[in-house]
Amino acid sequence: MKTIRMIACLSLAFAASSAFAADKGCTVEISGTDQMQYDKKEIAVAADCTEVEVTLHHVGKAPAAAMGHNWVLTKTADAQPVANDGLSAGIANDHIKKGDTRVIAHTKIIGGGQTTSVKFATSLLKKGEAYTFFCSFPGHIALMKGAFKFG
Ligand SMILES: [Cu+2]
Repeated sequence: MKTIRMIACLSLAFAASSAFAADKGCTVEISGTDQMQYDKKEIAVAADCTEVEVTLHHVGKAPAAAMGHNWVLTKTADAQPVANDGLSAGIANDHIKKGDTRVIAHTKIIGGGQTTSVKFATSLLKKGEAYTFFCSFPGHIALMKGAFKFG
């Protein structure tokens, strides 16, 4: 009897936590194309998300070396400087300078038909701060960037 009650309790807790993740925008899906575009200009994450999972789909056909995309999150003021420093970092380092502490989260660079994702804790974010997400593949930040809102 005790065991049954415990199992019921556990499955309830599990159901509640999955619903929470779906309801609060704690998972984000975004796509990049061969036209050097994301399908989103803004991402909003609710204040009560403790963790965010961003999944990036490259829906084009071009290889990573020609039209690679990633998803990088920084404070808005850091976005362009981080992209500039990433130019010489090379694709093997996902065009992000090694040990760049301004980068809050990033995926690897992928090519057409590939998918990648990154998970990060929202304890790294401050409510009211202006954040920007962008692609650090050389030149892409010109078109591939958007506002990231938390709270
Ligand atoms: Cu890109």
